[in-house]
Amino acid sequence: MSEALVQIATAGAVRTLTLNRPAALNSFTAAMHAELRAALEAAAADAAVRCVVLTGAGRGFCAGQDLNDPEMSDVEAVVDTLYKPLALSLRSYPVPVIAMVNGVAAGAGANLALNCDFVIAARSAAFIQAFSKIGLVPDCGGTWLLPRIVGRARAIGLAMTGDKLPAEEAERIGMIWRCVDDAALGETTMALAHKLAALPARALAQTRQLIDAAMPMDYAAALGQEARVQGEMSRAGDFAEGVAAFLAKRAPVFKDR
Ligand code: T3D
Repeated sequence: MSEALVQIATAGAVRTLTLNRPAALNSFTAAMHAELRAALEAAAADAAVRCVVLTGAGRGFCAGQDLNDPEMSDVEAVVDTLYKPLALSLRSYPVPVIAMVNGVAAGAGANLALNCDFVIAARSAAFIQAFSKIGLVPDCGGTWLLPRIVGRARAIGLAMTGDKLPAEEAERIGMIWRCVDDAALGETTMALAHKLAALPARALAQTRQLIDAAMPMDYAAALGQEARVQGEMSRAGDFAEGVAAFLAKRAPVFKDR
């Protein structure tokens, strides 16, 4: 029997799923997509599982799409039928998901990690929005996730250059939760996983939903909202007091509640 493309292990309430194509840096074939989907569905359906950890076998986390997989010739269909449901399932998953990034995470592999609730990376790991190097655009949620996580300037920079972002730098700019020494990766991740597993999973999943639902207001709507609230503020006493105090060169006394 051939080896599983996604290895499954359980420790208490924590289910670990390990992408297992190390010779190709765990890049995605259609078959690995299918195994990951089945493993995620099984963990979601198992009430004893209260946190999922996603990681990679060998020296890489995931190098995105397997650029050799003959079953992946219709790129639009691959993105629409495989990466899109994967991203959506992670963003509506019933329990917290941690990406334990053990090595390079490139292309859809980088964005797979960013779809998880937490990313803990080994110091030797790196993130690469590799798409531009092969004439593609970020997928697996990259165009939505990146600007929300790191801001537009860094999102554009990372996506256009395809430059390697070391784990330490990823932590510094707030793209990931933590970067830890390679030797501490497993222990740190499992400590967080067991802590999350002991928390109320439904509340944690709802927290994620609420945060995500609050984000996607479009630019025109945000500008409209600013105008409306600014109008309200300008009609309130504190605005008059603030301007009066400024012009009189005295400290303001604000009273509005
Ligand atoms: O259907 C669609 O195409 C649409 C979906 C798109 C989603 C995407 O993810 S597009 C982006 C695809 N990913 C990439 O472009 C990344 C390609 N890989 C790399 O740039 C480099 O491998 C890394 C920077 C990630 C790591 O470099 P390095 O030097 O540490 O390792 P390496 O020697 O390049 O790779 C090791 C082996 O893995 C090598 O095989 P070999 O020569 O030992 O037999 C390499 O070919 C293989 N490998 C790495 N990435 C992929 C891959 N094989 C197939 N597909 C890959 N993506």
